[in-house]
Amino acid sequence: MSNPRVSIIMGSDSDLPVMKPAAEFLDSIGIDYELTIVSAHRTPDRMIEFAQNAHKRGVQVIVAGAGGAAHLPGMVASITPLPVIGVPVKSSNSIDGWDSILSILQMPSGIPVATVALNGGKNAGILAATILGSADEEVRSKIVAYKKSLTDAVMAKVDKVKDMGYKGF
Ligand code: RP5
Repeated sequence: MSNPRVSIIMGSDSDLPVMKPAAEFLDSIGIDYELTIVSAHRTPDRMIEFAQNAHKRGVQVIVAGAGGAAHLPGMVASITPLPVIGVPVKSSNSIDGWDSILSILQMPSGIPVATVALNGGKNAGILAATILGSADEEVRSKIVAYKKSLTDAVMAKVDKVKDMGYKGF
């Protein structure tokens, strides 16, 4: 997309299945984004170039996913003036995902990374949109509609279980 407002980056193509739902959510509410691979340890120069320039290209929020020793979100956050949402990925080299969670969550004071759940790509997309919506009425109305759809879906099940009972549900 030519004018992405959200940049979704990940350390490896192997992170894509986890990060794809972030893109799908942004697609669903019509927010322009870009999605690419930026590896902190395999492409460090690319990471620095990306973090120094994303805001100059009009990007407003960065979603960064990584697994294992997941330094990408924190390193990008240390350079960019944009908010960074970190997605811990349970990757093939991960110890049950805890290494990724703690690497992204436990940022030292001064450089925050907004960390979502393990493999929480969709929530990262929702949070990115919600951040944009804080200053964009059109996006905010889509977040409101999305939340209403969640409520409606639960209420439909409330009615269904009431009508059918647990045996017929
Ligand atoms: C991290 O190492 C990536 O973010 C990925 O989650 C993990 C494994 O990468 P690959 O070996 O699959 O490329 O840097």
